[in-house]
Amino acid sequence: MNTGFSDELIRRLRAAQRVVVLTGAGISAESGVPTFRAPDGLWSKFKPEELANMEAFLRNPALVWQWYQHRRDILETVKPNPGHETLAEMERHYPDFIIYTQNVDGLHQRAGSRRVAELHGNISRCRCTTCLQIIQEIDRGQDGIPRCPCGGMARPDVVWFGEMLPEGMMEQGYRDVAAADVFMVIGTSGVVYPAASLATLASRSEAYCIEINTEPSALSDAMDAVLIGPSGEVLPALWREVAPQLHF
Ligand code: BV8
Ligand code: ZN
Repeated sequence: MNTGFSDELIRRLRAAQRVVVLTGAGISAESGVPTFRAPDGLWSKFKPEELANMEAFLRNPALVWQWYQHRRDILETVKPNPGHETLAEMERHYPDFIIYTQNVDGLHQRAGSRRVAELHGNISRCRCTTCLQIIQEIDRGQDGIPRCPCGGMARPDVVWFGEMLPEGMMEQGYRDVAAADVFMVIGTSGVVYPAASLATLASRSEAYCIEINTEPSALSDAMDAVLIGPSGEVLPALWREVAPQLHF
């Protein structure tokens, strides 16, 4: 039964050897992780410039930590959804499959995905602003600001606005996109750079580009196929149609 996926889309996904995926906050929405730019999203109460940057942190570390601790607390209560799980299944099927995620929630790894490039870091990790080491256990100082054993202030190990992405990760992303048969962009508004440039590069490469989003994004016009719907439903339905032999 054709669930609205074009024959070309199915054919491309069946024939693909190399698949590159870019994900954003939308793929974690059905797990209960709030997105950024939705009306009730994370930014609705605060503005990025107020929180997700070094100046805000140095100006008011306790407020920034309060916001991150709130998000870390949410992550204790959520789990991967069928969208994350389908991508983990797809990785096991394709010879070459990698996810570049803007998300800092670690849900792809918890769903079983092994090749995950965290473009914007991971909120469950902390690093010291003085000696830069990664801190596993953070003790909450009396001022609400976790400290490193060296005494330095700890910060979440995420990439803030104005900060560079992990060394070499975008270069590797551009190489992967240039060699991809299929590129999928899932659950991102496509407004944050340089992450979104993986999609704009893909649209100019040989890759067949597929977007999954609950509404059109800044990237939609450049895509070959735009599937409107929640990724937790669209991805499993799509995968069942592409690889029925895997779904007995
Ligand atoms: C850098 C980590 C430079 C922290 C984040 C002007 C123009 C262009 C660019 C810039 C500019 N001014 C500044 C810049 C650069 C800036 C930028 O892009 N700003 C934007 C906002 C204009 N970028 C940077 O600063 C980057 N660094 O450029 O450094 C530099 C150069 C040299 C030397 C030094 C420095 C760093 C950017 C990283 C910032 N960190 N997060 C944290 O998480 O706290 S960004 C943050 O936004 C998250 O990572 C998030 O993932 C990301 C993108 O948002 P989305 O994931 O797309 O989430 P959003 O809510 O927007 O959208 C959700 C989508 O899902 C929607 O489309 C929705 O429809 C859809 N959806 C919802 N539910 C579902 C769904 N889809 C499917 N299923 C569902 N169920
Ligand atoms: Zn330290």
